[in-house]
Amino acid sequence: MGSTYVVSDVHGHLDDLREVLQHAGLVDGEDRWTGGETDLWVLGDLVDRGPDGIGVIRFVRSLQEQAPDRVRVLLGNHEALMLGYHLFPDTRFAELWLLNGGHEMDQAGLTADDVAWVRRLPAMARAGDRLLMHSDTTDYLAWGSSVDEVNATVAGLLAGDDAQEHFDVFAALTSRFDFNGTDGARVARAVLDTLGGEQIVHGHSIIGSLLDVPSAQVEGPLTYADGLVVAIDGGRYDGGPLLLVALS
Ligand SMILES: [Mn+2]
Repeated sequence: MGSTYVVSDVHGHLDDLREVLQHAGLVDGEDRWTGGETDLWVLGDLVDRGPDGIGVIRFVRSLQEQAPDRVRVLLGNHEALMLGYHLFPDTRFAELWLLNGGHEMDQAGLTADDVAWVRRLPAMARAGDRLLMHSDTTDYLAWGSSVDEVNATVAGLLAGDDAQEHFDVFAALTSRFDFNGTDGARVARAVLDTLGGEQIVHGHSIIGSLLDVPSAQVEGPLTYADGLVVAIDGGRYDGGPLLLVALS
């Protein structure tokens, strides 16, 4: 039985992703998977803001091809945005894509197979007793009352060609901070009671914003909401670290 690592919000920082995975012994210097039985979950937002989003997609998909049962990826709001702009370039997706750090190079490199891959990305997953999701939001519950049901609903919406339905998926995934504040532990408990798991692990809301400190001061994941929630996005795009976090 191997261990489980999570990383999130790479936002185009391919060199950083290579570095943290190499440091953990999960890949070698030739981008070959050396993680054996280790599980790696990438919690979305591979693209936008940073230098090489399409390179991150290529790299992660290559690792998935080498270790399909070990390397898994969740859908982030930026994948939904990239997909929305790709499919519906003449809608409000275009302006939002640019505003949120979209790069023409990423779109240009997107193959038909990549588009099909993004449309099938799960929105959430269970890893042992952890509930993995990109966004720190209860909006997932609108899509179902189990992980499988949520994923089936989102996949069904993204498989379709209704721009509004795609937009609704994107918009829901932009929500945040639902587990922060005085009511956070109760909200997190309700999500876990419905969807299963003992602890939520999420990216999306950078740790610096949850702690109200500059991202450069962030050194590791943040456990909060009475220990029910772990935030792992160190805020790489904001000058923080790309965190690769081992789940014990
Ligand atoms: Mn996000």
